[in-house]
Amino acid sequence: MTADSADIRTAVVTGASSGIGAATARALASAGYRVVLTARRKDRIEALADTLPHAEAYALDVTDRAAVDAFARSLDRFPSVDVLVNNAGGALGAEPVATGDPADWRAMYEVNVLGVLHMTQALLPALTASGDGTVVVLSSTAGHATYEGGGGYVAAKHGAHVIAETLRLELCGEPVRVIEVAPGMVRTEEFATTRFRGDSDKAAKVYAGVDAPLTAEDVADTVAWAITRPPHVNIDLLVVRPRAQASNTKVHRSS
Ligand code: 8X3
Repeated sequence: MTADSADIRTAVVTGASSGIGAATARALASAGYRVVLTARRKDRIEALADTLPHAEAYALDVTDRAAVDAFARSLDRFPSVDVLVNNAGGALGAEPVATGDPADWRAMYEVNVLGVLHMTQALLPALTASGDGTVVVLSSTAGHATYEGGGGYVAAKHGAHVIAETLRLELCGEPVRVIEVAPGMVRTEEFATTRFRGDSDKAAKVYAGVDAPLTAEDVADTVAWAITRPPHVNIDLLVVRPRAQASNTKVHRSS
């Protein structure tokens, strides 16, 4: 940390190695934050951090509580920790409930729910001490309505949504905002490919014929906007979808 960066506010972004997390790290750096990028893939976050002012990379698996606690202790070197963006998450599989793999459900619960819990619990003391802390939960429209084949992802994202709602109630009166951003269809390099276990044809069908799915930058823009409102303004829930998607089950596709 250099002397001229001593009074810069610090934002932690999980899952910052690609997609919405990487775009959010870039957006917050542009907004003047020191960004601590975390993800399991150290090479990717280091490469991105090298392109951003005051940014740092820290390899972290949010499902590993001991590692999360060690990470939280490492933040003591900063004057304050002001923002936590819980972005790490994802979908595995699109099977119906009847045939979904319990191992996939467990893995999705671990990262989408317990990952948010670990990070929030570990950083909350510092966020509160900052006097103006912000917790962001990147949930999903899958956390608000279900769809066939949504399976364990829908269940897990409902869990993430409930963390945000409950935490906001419990922190009322504390100097910490709790913001939930729930994106709909976002075309990123990895979301659908991961969900379909590397099957790029199935992944491409998710977006087939859709005029302009959201980009990671579109979502990052909304996250940065919500964070940069004045401290007394809490954007409880921001649902953002492409114009071509009216609901999880109504998407306009050209032939
Ligand atoms: C992603 C939205 O519709 O694929 O979080 O569940 S959806």
